[in-house]
Amino acid sequence: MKSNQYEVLLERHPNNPILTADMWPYPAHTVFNPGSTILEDGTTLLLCRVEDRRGISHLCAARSKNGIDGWVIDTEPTFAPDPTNHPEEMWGIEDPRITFVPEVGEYFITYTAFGKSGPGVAIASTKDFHKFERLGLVMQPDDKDAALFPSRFHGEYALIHRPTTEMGSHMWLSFSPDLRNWGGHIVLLPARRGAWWDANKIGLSPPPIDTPRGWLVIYHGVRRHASGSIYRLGLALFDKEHPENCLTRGQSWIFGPEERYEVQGDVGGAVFPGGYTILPDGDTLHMYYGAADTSICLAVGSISKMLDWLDRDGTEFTGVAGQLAERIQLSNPG
Ligand code: BMA
Repeated sequence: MKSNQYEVLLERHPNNPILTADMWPYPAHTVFNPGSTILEDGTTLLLCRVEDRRGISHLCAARSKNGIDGWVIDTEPTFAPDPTNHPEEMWGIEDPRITFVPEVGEYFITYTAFGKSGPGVAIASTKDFHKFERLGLVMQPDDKDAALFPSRFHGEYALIHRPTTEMGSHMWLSFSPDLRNWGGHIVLLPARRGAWWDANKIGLSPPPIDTPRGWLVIYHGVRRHASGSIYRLGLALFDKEHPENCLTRGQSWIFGPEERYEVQGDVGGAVFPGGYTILPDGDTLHMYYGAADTSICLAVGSISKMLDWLDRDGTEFTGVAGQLAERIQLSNPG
């Protein structure tokens, strides 16, 4: 299938949007930007961001046997802000990403804790999506779009996140021995500059995807224009053992707002995935995304086709040297 003659790597599901606020068992203004995982019994779980009419978000689980329909939605908030004990959650919790860490046997949820100092990155763990343990704020504001890798590198856990400074919004990688104390911060992928679709502001979308060729990362780029912003998705591949090394970065975006449910809504022009599941064939990807900050949608892709596409469209990096070139570009504007 072609779209304007470009290859389509992520096909929208005909049921889209698959989850909307009017399906919620309690009052909800919008439902969007879900994290996702597959539970032990094969159920797809989406941890959905639910925004109420105050503007405050919490998280609510929806479960489905096939990840497409038949959703069973928790009848009350699954994971709600706790501003009394965690003032950093005063204005809500947003945009979860889920990583199952086999070594610990638990799911770790990285989410945006929105407090009076701004949005920061918090982590909570759960075994069952009923009881949660907070590890607290791990990256202070302004920081968001974070996800953990499922395994350690050279003894340390690794977290991708996106701090914002006056120099722009780039993707960073940080390391920790215990998931609470983080250091070794390094720019993982800088936003491009100038006219590019991913100039000045990028961020991780779902958690990194483990492939035989490395960690495949779907990230969003924000193009600012006179009437707002367009959120689109691109691909990059990172070294399996040294995830700080980018191997290839796609030049073109692969998915952007097109359909009415992506263009119209609270924030028209935003497609914002926070999760994926991989089907039993090991290649088919279900990508779950928020559409226009209003509803939840599904797009279906193939990991091997994405990797093939990167071979054609990507810019090669020679490990650290390639990364350095990008960083030098970052530190020498103009
Ligand atoms: C980003 C995040 C997302 C949101 C997107 C578009 O900065 O805050 O939650 O979906 O903007 O509004």
